[in-house]
Amino acid sequence: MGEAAAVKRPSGRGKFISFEGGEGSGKSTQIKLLAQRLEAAKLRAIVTREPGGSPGAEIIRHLVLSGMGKLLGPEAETLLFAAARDDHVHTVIEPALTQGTWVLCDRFSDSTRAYQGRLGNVPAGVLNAMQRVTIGDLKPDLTIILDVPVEVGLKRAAARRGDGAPDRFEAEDIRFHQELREAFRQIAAEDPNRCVLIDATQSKDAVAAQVWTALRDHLFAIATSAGTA
Ligand code: Z5A
Repeated sequence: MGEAAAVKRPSGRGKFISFEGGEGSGKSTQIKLLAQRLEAAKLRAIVTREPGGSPGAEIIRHLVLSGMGKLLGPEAETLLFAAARDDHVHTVIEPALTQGTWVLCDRFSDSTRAYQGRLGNVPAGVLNAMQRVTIGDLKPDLTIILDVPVEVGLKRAAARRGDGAPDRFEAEDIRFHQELREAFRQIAAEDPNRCVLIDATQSKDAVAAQVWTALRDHLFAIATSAGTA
């Protein structure tokens, strides 16, 4: 049976899948591979990212990754991420989900918990208040957390960057990235119904196969035939 025939068409609202992890963990790579697989299965999906994903949010992305937000301090920088998310959710994510389109998002609110919460020490009460305003009850149906040792991720990111300068977060020290990895592992452990932690040191194809298995196991609308996972 072909893959397209093996996937049941979703009815109603689209599924929301976020990808999280440290630098160079392979999120963008895996999102592209998953988008291709969903397209082959005749499922309508969009690929988007945070910060960014909408014209307004992309302007804020530029500001934040330039390091401007850091100058304002952790709470104000968190407000910038929140403003970007508000625009992205209301102009891109919600309309797509409502139309039955699946949304594959490179980072979402777990990144705020990890970077601004755990690393930036922004209190949970502040994060919760911003979350209520920006996303309300919206949360991913599935979150894939790609886990790699920090040295591996930073090496991959540096190789991809070439001669370019590291951005605001890439420039942080090794302890920052180690704690970040722990933060994502903790998020995965605390919410096993939504999150799947995948060893992303494997080959791209091996990771992609595990992402597909996670979809099959967590999103009831998908039933793959034996051998496709
Ligand atoms: N941020 C925040 O602080 N708060 C928030 O609320 C949000 C975000 C939403 C956005 O950066 C920054 O914003 C982010 C957190 C912060 N920190 N940083 N930096 P970004 O979007 O520019 O970058 P990123 O999200 O960290 O992604 P990345 O560095 O681009 O990496 P990636 O997408 O995870 O990896 P990749 O591009 O798919 O792969 C990297 C390289 O490795 C590439 O050459 C691949 O070919 C290679 N690769 C990928 N997979 C493999 C495997 N399996 N084996 C070997 N090589 C591989």
